[in-house]
Amino acid sequence: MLIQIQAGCLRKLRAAHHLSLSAAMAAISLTQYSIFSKPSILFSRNRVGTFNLSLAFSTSSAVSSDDFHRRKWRLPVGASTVELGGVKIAKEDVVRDDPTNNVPDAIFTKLGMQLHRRDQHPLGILKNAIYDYFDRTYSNKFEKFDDLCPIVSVKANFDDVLVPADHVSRSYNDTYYIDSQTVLRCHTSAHQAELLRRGHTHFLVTGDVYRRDSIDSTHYPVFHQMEGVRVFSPSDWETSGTDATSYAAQDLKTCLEGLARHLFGAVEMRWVDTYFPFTSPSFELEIFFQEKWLEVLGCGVMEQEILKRSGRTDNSAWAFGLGLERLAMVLFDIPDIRLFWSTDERFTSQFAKGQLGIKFKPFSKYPPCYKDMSFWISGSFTENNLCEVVRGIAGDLVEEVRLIDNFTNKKGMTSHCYRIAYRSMERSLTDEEINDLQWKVREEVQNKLKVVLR
Ligand code: FA5
Ligand code: MG
Repeated sequence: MLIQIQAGCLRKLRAAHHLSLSAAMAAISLTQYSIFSKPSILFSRNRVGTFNLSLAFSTSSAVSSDDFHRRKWRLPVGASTVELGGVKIAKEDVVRDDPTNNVPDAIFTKLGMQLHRRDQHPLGILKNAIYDYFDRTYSNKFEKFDDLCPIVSVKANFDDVLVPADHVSRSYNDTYYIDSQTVLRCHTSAHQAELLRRGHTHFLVTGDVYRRDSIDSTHYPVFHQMEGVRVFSPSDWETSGTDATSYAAQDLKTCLEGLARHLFGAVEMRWVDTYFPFTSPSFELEIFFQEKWLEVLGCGVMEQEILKRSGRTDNSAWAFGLGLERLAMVLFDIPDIRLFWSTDERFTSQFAKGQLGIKFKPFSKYPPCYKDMSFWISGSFTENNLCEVVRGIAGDLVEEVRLIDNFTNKKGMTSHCYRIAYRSMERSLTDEEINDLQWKVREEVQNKLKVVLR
């Protein structure tokens, strides 16, 4: 049952019960079986035990299995309202001039877009192809969720997956906070614990995730992840002659290597040991793309504590989180992550439902324009804040923000020089337009970031 609740109603509920937005939405969601997730995480990596793996595989054809859309829940209603899980959310509920809120307008406009639920979009085509692999390999055992609300509690996003209180990913520098207890999920792992508590043992969760991050061709503040979780019982590993953790780790790698074969046929890839608070051991998979190793997913054997808290003390499990844009870039040869948001027909018309083998043909490579900006930083300066300011002014016209020089003088003052690359994916930019953008960026950087321009 889809419940329509006006934004005013949501605000009254919050005011009456002194609830955070996530708590108010959770209260509403109880009646509609909606689950709320949590924010994003960037983790330090430990590159031990790296090995190379070259695969030559055959690709199977994709069959769309998008009949899982149990409810329609997120339709953009207008510039100032989005509908999330049948709840209309006003812009002022998400973007507020308040120290506990750091969500900019540009992020609000992305809520409810649901690129991953569009069968003709590269992300939708990829999601369906992954569903197809899981349905065939595991006889339809994996349940699929692709419409869970991206507004989640801090508890769901961080606490439930054991992210330490002082972990960098919790900071306002890395995560979009709506209020002190509510965030835009930064990873689909935000839904792991809730789904386990509800008794699910084999599931895939696809959704939009949000992060304050750097700017380049493979990073965007809104992107899409697919989470996978598989729970094992003692009978699964006891007959194998190995312990529960080794069994789960081996099964996880077999599963993901099979997925890579299904999607790519042949691709150069490697496993990298890493760290996540919620898995041990933990791995990342990298694929060689555009002359570099590109990280496409994180995964590992679920921490026993998460299983224990969901009443599954005797079980073991694996979990993974795929970056859908990164995989789609490799699959369709898409050179820049901004293209996923393009509505230019020259982009959108190149993709079709169920077609995996398509290679994107760039319609034209427009020239980039580089502008350098040097300033003395203050203690509070961060690159993510700079990127947010640049994105706020230039939107998708900014291709990259890169530190090209960094020094500290004898007085202890530190100078940074950033090179900003402006390039439209769709047209040539005029000198006048770029100069105007750069001027506005300089002004805003000076006003908002407390730096002294040089
Ligand atoms: C995570 O988000 C973990 N939750 C993944 C996970 C799930 C690990 C379950 C273990 C068990 P990470 O921050 O590395 O991990 O992000 C996962 C993937 O998202 C990355 O490998 C990458 O493909 C993609 N990704 C991360 N940041 C961005 C970004 N700014 N733009 C586009 N894709 C990104
Ligand atoms: Mg990572």
